Amino acid sequence: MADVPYRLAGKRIYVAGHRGMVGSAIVRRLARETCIVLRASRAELDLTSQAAVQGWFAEHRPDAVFLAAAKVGGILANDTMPADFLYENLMIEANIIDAAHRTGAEKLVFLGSSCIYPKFARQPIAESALLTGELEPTNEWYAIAKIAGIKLCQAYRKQHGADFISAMPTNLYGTGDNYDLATSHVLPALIRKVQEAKAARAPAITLWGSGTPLREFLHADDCADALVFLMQHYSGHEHINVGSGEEISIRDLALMIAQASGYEGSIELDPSKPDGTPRKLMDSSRLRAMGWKPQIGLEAGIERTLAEFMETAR
Ligand code: GFB
Repeated sequence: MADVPYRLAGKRIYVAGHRGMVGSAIVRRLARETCIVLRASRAELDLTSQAAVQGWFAEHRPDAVFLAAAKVGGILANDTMPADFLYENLMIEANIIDAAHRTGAEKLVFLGSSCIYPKFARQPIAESALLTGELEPTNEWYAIAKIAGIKLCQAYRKQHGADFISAMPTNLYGTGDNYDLATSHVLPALIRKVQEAKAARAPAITLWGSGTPLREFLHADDCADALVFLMQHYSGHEHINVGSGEEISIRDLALMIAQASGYEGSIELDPSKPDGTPRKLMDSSRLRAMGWKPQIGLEAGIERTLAEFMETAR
């Protein structure tokens, strides 16, 4: 278990990215702690502006920070907007990490992604696989920004003794996800495609790529719980994987979603779209050994997400 437990009671905790899927899940999770949650709207604070971020931190002086603000998107958004994904993410994380250090934050949890690992990393992917091989080209821009974030946390720890840690979640889904088919990740995209095909009595839905890539999914609420757990219990140089251990092919995911929504059409493929990395299952045994495990299985999570999608679509 933890060698440096960090108590949240009475702390002023800034959630950067509180409107996003993970940030909003962290805010809901922190409601169960006796801490003060700080947030700043986009209009109030431009996280890509160094001066604005330094000014906000100097004024509000959070004790702890969850760095869940990022430019995110699915495989196509990553592939087609490399400059945005690299520039915005570098700016956001560099500004926040440096400002947190300058204003004396006691703890910071930086959120990365499993795409930091080499495209053909040995599976399940252990933390030690970082920087051991070539990245997946569709998301190398985002990956490089996230690797820089890990390295910033390590550098501030090494040079200044800052207790800044990094968590690498697997593919996430859940409440407040992005359902825009051009920019979303696969799970919300398939929920939308299945629901719309069902409503239109369409004979088929179309998957991008071959349907064979394997992905590991974790509900954002489980992720938020793991991040709070890590803030409380982990203090160390190395980043920590946050996964469910459940792996599924994209085709089987589509079948699972179709079954959950009662859609009986067929599944077609669009091979002109990229597959991305063939397999991305993380080894989350370090986190398990600390005493954390997920609560929301994929089937239950899909049921819940489908219900939420139908509620908001009404
Ligand atoms: O979720 P996704 O966009 O991201 O795609 P990655 C996962 C797999 O689902 C890919 C396939 O093989 C896609 O080709 N797929 C099938 C679809 N149909 C669809 C669809 O309608 N929409 C989408 N989006 N995919 C991302 C990275 O990679 O993972 C990010 O680009 C980030 O940087 C994120 O790390 C977690 O898993 O391929």
